[in-house]
Amino acid sequence: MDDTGASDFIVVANRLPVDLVVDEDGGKSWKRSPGGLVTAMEPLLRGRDGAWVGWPGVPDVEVEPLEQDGVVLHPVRLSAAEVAEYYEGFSNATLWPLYHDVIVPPIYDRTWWHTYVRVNQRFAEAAAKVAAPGATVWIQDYQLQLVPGQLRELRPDLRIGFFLHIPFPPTELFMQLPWRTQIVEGLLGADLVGFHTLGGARNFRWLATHLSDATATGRTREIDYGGRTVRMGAFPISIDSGELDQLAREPATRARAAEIRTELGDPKRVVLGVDRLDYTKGINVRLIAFHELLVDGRIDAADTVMVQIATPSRERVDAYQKMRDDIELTVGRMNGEFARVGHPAVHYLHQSLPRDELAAFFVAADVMLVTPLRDGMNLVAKEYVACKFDLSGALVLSEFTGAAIELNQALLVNPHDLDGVKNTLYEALTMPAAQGRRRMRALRRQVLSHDVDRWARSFLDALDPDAAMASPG
Ligand code: GDG
Repeated sequence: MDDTGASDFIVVANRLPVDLVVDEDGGKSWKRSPGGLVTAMEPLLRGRDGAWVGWPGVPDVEVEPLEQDGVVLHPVRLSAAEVAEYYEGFSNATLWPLYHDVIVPPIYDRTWWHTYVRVNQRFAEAAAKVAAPGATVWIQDYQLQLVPGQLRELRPDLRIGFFLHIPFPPTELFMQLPWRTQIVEGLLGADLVGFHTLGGARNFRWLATHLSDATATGRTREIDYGGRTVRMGAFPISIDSGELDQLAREPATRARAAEIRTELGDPKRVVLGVDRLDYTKGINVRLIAFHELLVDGRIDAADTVMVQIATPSRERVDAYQKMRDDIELTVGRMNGEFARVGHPAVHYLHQSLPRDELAAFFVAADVMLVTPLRDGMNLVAKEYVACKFDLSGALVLSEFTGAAIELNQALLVNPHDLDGVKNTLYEALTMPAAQGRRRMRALRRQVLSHDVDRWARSFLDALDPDAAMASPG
């Protein structure tokens, strides 16, 4: 921070890294919401007099900036109507399905759009207020795609980066969006626009040159727009793999993993799924594949069990309520047919588990099923690999995840091909140990050498090569 209280490095995200908790008497406290992004950003923020601009997670509350671990947090106020229209509406019922290959139909609502513009403007103003001259601002994700342009209008002196955590859709799908030009122009306010994959960067480049005044330069990863050069590229995100590897190796985690297997009835094989309960994740696909293998008699519920942990998510959005009903109906049917008293065929938890408990599940699982219909990256796949320090376990991974590009030693599946998913799951359950270890060794080499810290640094180095050389560590 300089003497005016302004910061040199600012992260702008929909949410702050802490959640506001308001008790019954109106008393306020903060609860840390640890996530990969926070873990990756914290050292960078501390090393650079950092600030974080975001919503504290509770509507209609005015809170003063606060300092935590050397980082200044600037809460952005949202009303309950704005949360409904900007967040649940435009972000999660328009952009989310559109960017995930229209798995459910996106809703194009003009009121939601106007609120999205207004709320993005508020985030841009908050960032403009706290940024020191020439500061670096890193804007995160689909909720804030207009902020780069709005912020540049207010503060042309800043260095602005944007990273999209979800897929950037094929051009034909993006063209459905009534506000496609505004979104592309918003992103073009950045100096660097980052995606998980090169495909995303290519889609964006094509759209920018067709929908705005941007023109191609001779180079494939940049365009000229408004007298500036805008660059784009692939920056596949990752996890704190070293820390998770350590957690998995801890005696307490291993003991808990063994206990989980006992609690499951000591089956020969444990198959695991872990996801936010979201229609993009293909949860029903894997349940149906498991069910059909039971029906076909290729596996036996007496020695092979499935555990699906489905963390509650976006419960106020209609499509999520319907999907939850569908999944719970499938689970009920499977257990109705194949469970014995005290021994379900599928253990289904609609709960959020503590992180160390989740790590124990990863350690305990013989096969991890990650079958999204579309996913920007998918960190769960990388977390499973990081926990398999003894080289056991098999990862079945959808081709339609960003992770499939790096984790090409997983058993890759097309989640639309039910027979393919069934056969691959069966292959994973019966794979010779030596082949499994060979694959897991290759997967671990990739995940342990490409952690989230490397991701953040590679983006920031590309955004600001001079600061990269001067930065500590
Ligand atoms: C978006 C993109 C991209 C899940 N259940 C519990 C729990 N989790 C944790 C996982 C993992 C995280 O939540 C989920 O991350 P994913 O990457 O799998 O998926 P999204 O939430 O959709 O994330 C995605 C990501 O952004 C980053 O750019 O990879 O493509 O969609 O870390 O472990 N954590 C705990 N209890 C649970 O019950 N503690």
